[in-house]
Amino acid sequence: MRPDSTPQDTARPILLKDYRPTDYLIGRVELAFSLKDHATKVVSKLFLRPNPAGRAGAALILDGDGLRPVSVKLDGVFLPLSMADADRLVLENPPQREFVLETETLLDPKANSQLMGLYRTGSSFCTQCEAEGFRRITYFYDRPDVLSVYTVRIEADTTEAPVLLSNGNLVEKGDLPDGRHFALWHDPFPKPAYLFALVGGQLDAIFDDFVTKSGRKVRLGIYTEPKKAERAYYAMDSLKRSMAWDERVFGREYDLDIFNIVAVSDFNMGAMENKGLNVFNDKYVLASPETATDADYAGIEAVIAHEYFHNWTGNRITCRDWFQLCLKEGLTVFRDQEFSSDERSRAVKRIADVKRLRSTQFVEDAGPLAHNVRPESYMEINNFYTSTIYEKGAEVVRMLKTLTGDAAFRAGMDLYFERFDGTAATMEDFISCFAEAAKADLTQFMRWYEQAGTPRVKITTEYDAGTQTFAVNLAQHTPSTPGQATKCPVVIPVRLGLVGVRGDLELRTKDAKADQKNCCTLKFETETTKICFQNVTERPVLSAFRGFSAPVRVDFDQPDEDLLLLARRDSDTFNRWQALQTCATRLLIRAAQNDGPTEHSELAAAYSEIITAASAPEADHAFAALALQLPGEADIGREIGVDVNPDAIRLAREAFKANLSSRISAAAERLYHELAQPRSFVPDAAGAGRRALMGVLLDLLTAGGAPDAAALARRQFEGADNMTDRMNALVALVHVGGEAREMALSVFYSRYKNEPLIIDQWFSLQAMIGEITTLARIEHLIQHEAFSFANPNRVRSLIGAFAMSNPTQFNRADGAGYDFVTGIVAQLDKKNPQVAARLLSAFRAWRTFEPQRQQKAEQALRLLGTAAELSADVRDIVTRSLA
Ligand code: B3K
Ligand code: ZN
Repeated sequence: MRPDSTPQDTARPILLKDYRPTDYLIGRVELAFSLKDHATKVVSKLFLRPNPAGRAGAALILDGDGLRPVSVKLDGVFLPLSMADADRLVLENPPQREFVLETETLLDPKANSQLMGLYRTGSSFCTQCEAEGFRRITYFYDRPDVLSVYTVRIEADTTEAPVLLSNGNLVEKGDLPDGRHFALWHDPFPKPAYLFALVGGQLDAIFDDFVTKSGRKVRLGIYTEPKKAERAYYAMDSLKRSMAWDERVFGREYDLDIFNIVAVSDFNMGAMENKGLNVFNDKYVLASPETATDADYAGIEAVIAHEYFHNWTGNRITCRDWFQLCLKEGLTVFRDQEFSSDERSRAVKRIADVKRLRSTQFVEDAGPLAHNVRPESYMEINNFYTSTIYEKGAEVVRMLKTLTGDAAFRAGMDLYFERFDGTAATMEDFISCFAEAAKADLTQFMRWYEQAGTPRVKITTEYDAGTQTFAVNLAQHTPSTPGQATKCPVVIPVRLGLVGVRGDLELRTKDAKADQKNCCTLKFETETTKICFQNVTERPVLSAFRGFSAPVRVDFDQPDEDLLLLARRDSDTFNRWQALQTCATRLLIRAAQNDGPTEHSELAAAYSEIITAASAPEADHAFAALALQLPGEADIGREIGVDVNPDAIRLAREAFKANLSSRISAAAERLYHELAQPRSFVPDAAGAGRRALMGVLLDLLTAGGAPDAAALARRQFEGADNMTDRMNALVALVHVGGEAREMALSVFYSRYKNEPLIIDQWFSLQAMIGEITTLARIEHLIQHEAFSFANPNRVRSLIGAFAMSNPTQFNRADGAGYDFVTGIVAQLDKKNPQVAARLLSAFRAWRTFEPQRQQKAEQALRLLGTAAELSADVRDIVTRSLA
């Protein structure tokens, strides 16, 4: 989106405050594609009229990006071609009435390595338009607030592209001379250009029907590359469950006669919500027990749901401009998180989501790339599809629900759908619906969208046994972030409970709303506050931020014994998990920084109890798996925050794990064998929980170095009847190292070499080995027959896993990891700037490391910055990272 319609002026930031509507509206679009590998012809007819909200008589300036114009006509009359160049089309003095602008452009999909616009992937042509890819297809107002009704005619060779798809409903299809055929699609719902999609190629498919709550039958299709369609059934099942859930929980019904999904193997991100024609990275569609892990199944379910939910939150109501991206993304992530919570275990899902928020968003928010949930300026919008917009955006919606209550939240959502359907809306529009429904003043709440940085909440408590009162003091402070030195207090919902030796205590307080008799929510909106509890008959332990009620960091010096009481007795599952994490993190920080002990007998006892409890018939294995997982190396580094030495962290963590392993190995092994009893594979939450727990136990056992642990891993590796068990065993064998590692990796490769999605995980495992030889291994793997820089999944699995998930080796003290990654970024940038820029964001925490590493990271970034011809995407990340 270029508010001032000067797309060639890329060196200037785009500002939220500069927004103004377009001078013309495009009510209707007719597109005709004639698909050819190197010469696809695109004829576009735009039905334009002056916008009453725009400037009368202004020139019409349309966006283009690398286009080859062939002809331009105004109301059927040819105009000089000089009015259009590669990057824009300018029509001075357009008619001040309805008029038709017809252009023809010529594209080379086969040469499109950016994977934006129209490109070739496998046996198909496919498109990706969000955010600004439509301008790589034809001249247009390529911004989300121009909504048009599209009719699309696609013509192609019948054998090369038997399947021809676009948005909306199929109107007509037929044969043409010379072995060609066509299809005509019409989408009655006005939409912005970023939701346009076209697919043409050789594809297999599975079909099903869904009957909506008002009785309309929708034809569902999932298309895959040839011979892969039988792996799409889980995706189809997820789709039908998503459709039913959105009707039940949000009252949202699907609106077209057809809903199609196409899975392709070359895709810059996870998936794309184009109206009625979602295009997916096949990683989020294809699954079979033999080829997909439980994490893959859960990922498919979540991404299918996410894209489907966009039909209402994103498509029917879209964004006025890209600054409002969280309007659709934060809200839709919240919706998919709720779906997965309802379909699986809510507590386990919450823990997984918070782990992810902390490991990505908290890190982003603490470094040079920190930005508001609603940014106010950008150089390159593709760099703002971040975890701040997505995950923090979802947390903000969740807080809105916590603060307004379930009923008012639903009423606010209903009002939003009713009032803004068919429009391009803003965050203010969204929030106003909740202010109205809840009769609440949400002015201060808007700060969550306007202030970057993770608020810190300091907690202290006082218990007075004489008066039986317990006081909790809270103080909030948000550290400054680039361009925002001072911050104001935000509205923080703090869910609290008190826990005694036998469990939750009943709460008596006048200072907060009690949700239940043992839990209350405090609305904390000033710099400091205090909440008092009366009639507290024993010294209580505070359970703060239950369910992670706000995306904040908590500074609370709770003694280990209190944490371990929470781990055992808190009714809040999230805080039971959190208490163990806090206790372990604290110990690991001390061990890494001051050579503190790497043993903790009370903590080990708590872990033992988790293992014992997991043998019970009704045990929650997924929770036990999470509880037994130690904080990761990066988690510990993030909590240290300054002068981080990843080698010291790794040493401390490995030592602690080995000690723990030797203490609990007998019980762990017993439980492992109980869980490993043969049973048939079902990719459901219970089965996934059991397999996850087996994986964690195996990992703990091998960490202790017991010789029979390696044998267990080998047995699981060879005997597994599903990919989760096999992959977990491979992970354990990779940790064991030496001959066991190399043998397992080689057997695995031979077995799955024709399965690119599995080979991705094989690449990742090797990229994440925390040993000094890893970089050389990766340099070698780049030459591997299965690796290709043209495929984003391969690049992410090898280089991305190294840069993002190998703290010791990416951050090598000699800087070799940094030099390697910036070298790859420079090379990849020439082909695919979006994927290159994403890789480079691995440097977002570079200032938290100790001085030598900082200096090496800075040197590598500066050298990259001197490269001529960097893309706007990579240039933007380099500049902001060094600012
Ligand atoms: N909306 C797309 C993401 C597009 C990214 C463009 N760089 C997928 C999603 O969030 O659902
Ligand atoms: Zn999305």
